[in-house]
Amino acid sequence: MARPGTHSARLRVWLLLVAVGLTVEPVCGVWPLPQSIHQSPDRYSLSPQLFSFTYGKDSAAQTGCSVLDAAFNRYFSIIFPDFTKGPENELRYWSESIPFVVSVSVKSRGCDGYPDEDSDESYKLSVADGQAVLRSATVWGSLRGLESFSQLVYQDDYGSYFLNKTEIVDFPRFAFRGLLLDTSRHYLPLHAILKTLDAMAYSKFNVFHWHIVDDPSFPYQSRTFPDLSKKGAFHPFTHIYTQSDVMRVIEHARMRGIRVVPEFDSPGHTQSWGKGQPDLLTPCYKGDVPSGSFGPVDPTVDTTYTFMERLLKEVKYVFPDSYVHLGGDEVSFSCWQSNPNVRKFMGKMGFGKDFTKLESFYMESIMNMTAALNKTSIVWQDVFDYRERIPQDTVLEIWKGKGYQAELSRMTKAGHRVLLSAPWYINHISYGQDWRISYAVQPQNFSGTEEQKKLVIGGEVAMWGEYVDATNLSPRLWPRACAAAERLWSDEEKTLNADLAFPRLEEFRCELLRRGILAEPLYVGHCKHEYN
Ligand code: CP6
Repeated sequence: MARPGTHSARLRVWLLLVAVGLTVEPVCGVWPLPQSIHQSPDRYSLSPQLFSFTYGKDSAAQTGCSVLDAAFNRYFSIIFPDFTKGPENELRYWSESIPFVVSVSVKSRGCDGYPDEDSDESYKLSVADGQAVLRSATVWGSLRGLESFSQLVYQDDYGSYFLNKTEIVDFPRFAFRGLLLDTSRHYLPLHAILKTLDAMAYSKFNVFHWHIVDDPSFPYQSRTFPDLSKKGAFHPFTHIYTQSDVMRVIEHARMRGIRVVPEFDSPGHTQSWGKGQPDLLTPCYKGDVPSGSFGPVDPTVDTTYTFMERLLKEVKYVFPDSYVHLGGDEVSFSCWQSNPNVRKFMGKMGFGKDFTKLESFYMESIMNMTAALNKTSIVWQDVFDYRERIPQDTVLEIWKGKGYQAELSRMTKAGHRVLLSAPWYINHISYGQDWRISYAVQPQNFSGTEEQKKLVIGGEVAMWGEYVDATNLSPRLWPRACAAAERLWSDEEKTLNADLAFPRLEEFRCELLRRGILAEPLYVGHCKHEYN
């Protein structure tokens, strides 16, 4: 039942299981590991001519459900790539095989909406008696189930398709399983983003955190402030995301049950904003005269707040997700300190010489703006570190590696929901199998009550873009990001041992290659379908 090319890996995991005296189940190749999976050696043969996805009779969604109609087509091509590629392949399949139907049923329709923080992604999949039945509460659960189903199908050495009798009951451990792409340090062409969304769905990530602008460039083409990208992008026409590009990303993500959370990081990391929005940034001073350079957003003038309010209002209408990331990280205080007007404002506000109070003042006003727009803010941990009193429903994201467990304790003690990204900065590379380090992360291993642990809503893999563009994005991401994907989806107890996960990850990496995702090797070996 092994996919060709992974025999030795499967054999190794069998031996390991036998050695530790566990009950031996056929090895399942689903990544991330389902909460519960039982397989038997009984298998069914599949042939593309006689294979179909259908809606169950009792399903609330039926033909015409955009999300599932499209998913049925996608997964057919994924399962039978050679059949999809051309009619000359059709002859390869015998007509002696029997029909196989995957019946998909959802409780509630909701095919035209967007996934959100409360989306139920659970599903039950039963492959028995020569058919498959997939049940879920929502279409988002069906998508996760279809993905698992597609990973159960394998080919023998002659190219025939098979699937074993299987029972899966599955749901995510964490609701927020994100991946950050940075499109400011390098512009990522649309196809690279869309392809990343495809691969995210394969490993059940469900949030695309789009760090869309930063110091080096402002590629987001704003309707309200077109000068921001006209003057702040690397190139005003070729290196921008138009409104239609953004809509395509959001729709591609929706079809895969992925939320798109944009980040408009301020008051730091805004050098590119200043080019198209004069008077937004603080002029730095050298002695008594402006030096000609600029610092963070100027928090002392009203025009800053009217600008931010209009920008955030646009963001609310362009990005349907209820979350927006407001940044708030790494603000350098030296420019503020050099500016006599800022110093005067500090005095007037009673901030003394404490510039963290000034940053807090600014962040508080834009968090309030966001709340007034009925959106939930995510901010980087710096905002919490400077001030413990921030709106209770603000989500805090940890990015500093040092002492992140203690930070988890403090933030959840203050009652905030938290996202963990610090241990998953996979833009950092090193020699060897660094996925094991990501895999070993336990987001709820910190001192705190059960209530506190529940406030960890998930985590994010971050691919910061200083050294990454479309040439190396995919192999740097995959399969390394998959380690965090499993940590965020699967049961903790069942995924403690990286040596047990290794052969399954190797197999999944080969599957990524087969699906056209450039994924780097984990170690010595080969795949049946390699890059060429
Ligand atoms: N850009 C922005 C970055 C980083 C942050 N914010 C960053 C800092 C340190 C490391 C990785 C990334 N490049 N806007 C911090 C959240 Cl190690």
